[in-house]
Amino acid sequence: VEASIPENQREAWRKHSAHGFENKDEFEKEAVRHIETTLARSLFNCDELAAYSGTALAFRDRLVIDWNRTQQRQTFADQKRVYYLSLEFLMGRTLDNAMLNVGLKDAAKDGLTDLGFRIEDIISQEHDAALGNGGLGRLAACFLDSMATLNYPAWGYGLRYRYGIFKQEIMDGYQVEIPDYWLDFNPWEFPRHDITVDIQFYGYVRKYQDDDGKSHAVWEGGEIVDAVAYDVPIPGYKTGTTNNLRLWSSKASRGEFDFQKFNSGEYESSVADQQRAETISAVLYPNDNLERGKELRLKQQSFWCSASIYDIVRRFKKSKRSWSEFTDQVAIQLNDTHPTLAIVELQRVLVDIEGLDWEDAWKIVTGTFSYTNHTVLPEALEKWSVPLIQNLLPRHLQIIYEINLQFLQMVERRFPQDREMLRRVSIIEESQPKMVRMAYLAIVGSHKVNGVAELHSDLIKTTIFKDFVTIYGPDKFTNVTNGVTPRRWLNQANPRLSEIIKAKLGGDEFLSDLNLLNQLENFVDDKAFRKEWAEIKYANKVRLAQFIMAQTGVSVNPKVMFDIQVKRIHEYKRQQLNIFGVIHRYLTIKNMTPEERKTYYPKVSIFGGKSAPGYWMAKNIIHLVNSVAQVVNNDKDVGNLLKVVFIEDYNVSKAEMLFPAADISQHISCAGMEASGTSQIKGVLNAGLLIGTCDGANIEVAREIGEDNIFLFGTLAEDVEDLRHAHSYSQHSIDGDLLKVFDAINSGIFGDRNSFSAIVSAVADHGDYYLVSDDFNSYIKTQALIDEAYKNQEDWITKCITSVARMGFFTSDRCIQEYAESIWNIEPLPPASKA
Ligand code: KOT
Repeated sequence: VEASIPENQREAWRKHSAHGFENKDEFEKEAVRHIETTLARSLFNCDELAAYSGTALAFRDRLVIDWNRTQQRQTFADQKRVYYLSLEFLMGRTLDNAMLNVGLKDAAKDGLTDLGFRIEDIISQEHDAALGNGGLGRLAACFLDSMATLNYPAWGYGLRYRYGIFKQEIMDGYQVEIPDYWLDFNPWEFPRHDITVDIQFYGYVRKYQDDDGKSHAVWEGGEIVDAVAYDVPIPGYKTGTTNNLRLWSSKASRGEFDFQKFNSGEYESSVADQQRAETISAVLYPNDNLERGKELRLKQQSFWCSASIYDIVRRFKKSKRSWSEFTDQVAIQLNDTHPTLAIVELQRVLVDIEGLDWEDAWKIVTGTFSYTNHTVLPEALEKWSVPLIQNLLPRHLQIIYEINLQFLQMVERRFPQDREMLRRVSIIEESQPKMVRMAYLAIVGSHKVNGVAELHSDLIKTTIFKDFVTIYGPDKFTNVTNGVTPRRWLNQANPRLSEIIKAKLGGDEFLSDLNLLNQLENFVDDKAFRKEWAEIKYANKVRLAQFIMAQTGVSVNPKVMFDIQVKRIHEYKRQQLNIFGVIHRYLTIKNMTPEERKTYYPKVSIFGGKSAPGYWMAKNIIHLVNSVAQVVNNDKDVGNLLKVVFIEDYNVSKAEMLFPAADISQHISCAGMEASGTSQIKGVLNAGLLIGTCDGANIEVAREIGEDNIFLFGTLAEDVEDLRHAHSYSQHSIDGDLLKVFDAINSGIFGDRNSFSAIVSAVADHGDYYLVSDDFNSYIKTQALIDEAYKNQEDWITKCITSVARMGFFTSDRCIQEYAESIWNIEPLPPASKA
C-alpha cells in the first residue's frame, strides 16, 4: 500500500499502461524490438536461438500484463486461495504453451514466417524446465495449468533449483549423468529481490514464563539463510487468469555474510559460507519413489516450507482478519509428504510468534492442510531421524512431539485397551535411532488425505493407513484420480490430431471441456476422417523415425508397429519384463525359416527413461536394453522385423514427440505398485492403444474406454502377497519361454553374461519380488494378441478413435474441480469479461 501512486498521479499511468501485442504485425514489432534492443542483435546476426529469445520476450510481456491484472484482482477480491506445495514442478517448455493459452499462436507463426523462421524450429530452441523427476512433478505442472484455466486463485510454491534433473547420455550402453544447468537464459522467471525471507537452522530453544505465568518457547542462535522469491507466470487457457508459481532460491543472509571475517582477511572462508547457503537450492534430488534421508534434503524441505508459510501468513495478515478466518482464506495442498514440515511450521508461527493457544492454532492448521499420497512403496515413505531434526530444527522437533502426544492421548481415549495400536500409529517410530514418520504427521495435520487412483486410494485405506481409517473414520480419506492437461498433451503434442478433432466438433471447446470428445464416436465410420486419422499417426511416426535416425543411426520403418515404454526406469515398472519379451521375440524370429519370417509381424520396440544415479539395478536394465538393441538391430536374420531403440534423455519435450507416434504403449507395473501412472493417459489421448496390468489408473482407463479397447493382462493386486509368499516357500523354478530368455542372456549373446546376472537372479533366485515370472506368459500371449489385432488396421483405428472419444474423464481440469469442491472449498474468480 505504501508504494502505491497517489490518485492524482495515476492518469499518466493509465495513459501509458502496457497492453502487449494483439496481432501478427504487433508481434513482429515486439519481437524485433526485443531482438534489437534487449538482446542487442540485428537482422545480420539473428540465429534461431536469438529469434526464440525475442519471441519469448514478446510473449513474456503479454503474460506479465495478464499476470499483474490477475494478482490485483485476486488481492482486491480477497477470497480464499489455494497454495500447492510441491518440491517438483516438471514444466517442460513454456513458449508453445504460452502462445496457445493467450490465443496468439497463429499470429506468432505468421509473424515468424515473415521474419524468416519456422515456428517449430523456434519452439524447439527452448531448454526444458525440468525441476522434477517424473509423474509427481509433471502432475504438479498439469495442475498449475488447470488451476489457471479454471480461474482458481492459486499459487504454486517450490524450489528454484540451479540444476534440474540431470541430462542422460548413453555411453557404451550405460547411463551417464550430465548436470542440467538451465538458467543461462530463462525469460519466464522474475527475481523478486525485495521478497526475501530469513530462514533459521540449528540453534537451541529457550523456554520462559511471562508475567501471567504462561510459558513460551523461543528459538535462538544457529544460522540464517535468505530465501529469495523468483516468480513464474502461469497462464490459463483462453482466460485472463495468469497465476503465480513462486520458487525460492537460497542465498547467504546479508546479515550472515560475515563482514567481520571478510574484513579480517578470511575472505575465502566467508565466500565458503556463502556457497554453503547457496547449496540448499542448488540441485534437485534425482530419486523417484525413493527417500534416502540426507540432511541437505531435509534442509531443502524446511527452507522451502518456512519461506512459503511466512509468505502465506504475511499475505493473510495484510487482510487484517482475525485468525479464526484463516481457513476461510487459505487452503494448502501437500504434494506427497515432502512439504509436511509446513504443518509444523504453521503451528510454530501461530503459537510461538502470533501467540495463539495450542488448541486454537491446531484447529487452524488441520483446517488448512490436506495431503496427497502418491506411493505405497516402503522405500519411498519418508522417515527422518529424530537426532537429525533435533539438530537442524530443535523447536520443530518439540512441536512434533507435542502433536504426537495430543494425538496419542486422543487415540487412547477412543481405544483404551489397545497399546499395540498406539505403538503402530505413533508419529515417532521407536527404533534406533527414533524416526519421525512423515506420512503419519501429514495425516494427523490434515483434514483430508487423498490417493491418486481408485485402486491406490483403496489400498492406502486397507494397508499403510488402515489404523488411521479406524481412528478418523473413512470420510477423511478420498480419491482424486490423476489427469493431464489436454492443452499440452493433446493440442501441443499433437497439433494435427487436435486440428481434425476441432474440425469435426466444430470448435476447440474440447480443449477446456474434454468430455466433448465423446462426440467423436459419431465419426468412427466416417471414411475421410479415418483416413486423415491414420495419416496423422503415420506422419508422427515418420517424424520420430527421423529423430531416431539422427540420434542413434538406427533405421526404423514408420509403417510397422511402434511399441513404446517411456517412464522412469524402476524394477516395479518392469522394463525388465518388456526387454525379456523383446528377447523372446528375437529368439522366435531366429528360430523361423526365411519363409516363416515373411509373414511374421514387424515391430519397433522403443524404450526411454532415466534411472536414479544410485539405482544400480535400474542402470543395469538400461545396459541390457542397449545391449539387446545392439545385437538385434545388426542381425541380418532379423532385418526389419524387429528394431530396438533406447531414446536418450527422456524428458517432457521428448514425451510430446513420442506419445503421438505410439501405436501401443506399455504400462506393465507389478499390480498394486504404480499408484496411478499418468503416461497411459498421454498414450491413449494421442491415439495409441495400451498394454497394461490391472494397476493404478489403467483400471479406470479400461472402464472408461471399454475392455475391448485395451490389452490387460497379469496378476491382480489382491493376489500379489500370496504369490510372493509362494515364491519364498516353494523352490522357485523358471521354465518354458522365460527360461529360454534367461538361457540366451546367460549364453553371452548380448555381451558378458555376468553383466546381466543380477537382473536374471532377481527373478530366478531372489524371490522375484516384482512377479515377472508370474506375469511373463500372459504378457507374451497378450503381445501376440496385439500383433494379430494390429494386422486389422480398420479395427485398430476404430479402437483408437473410440478410446480417444472416451478419455474426457482424464483431464486434469476434472481433478482440479474435484480438489476445489471436495477438499479446498474454494471458488473460481474469473476475469471481469469472463464473469
Ligand atoms: C516419491 C519420492 C520422491 C520422489 C517422487 C516420489 C513419487 C512419485 N511418489 N509417487 N510418485 C508418482 O506420482 C505420480 C503422480 O501421482 C503417480 O502417477 C505415480 O504412480 C507415482 O509413482
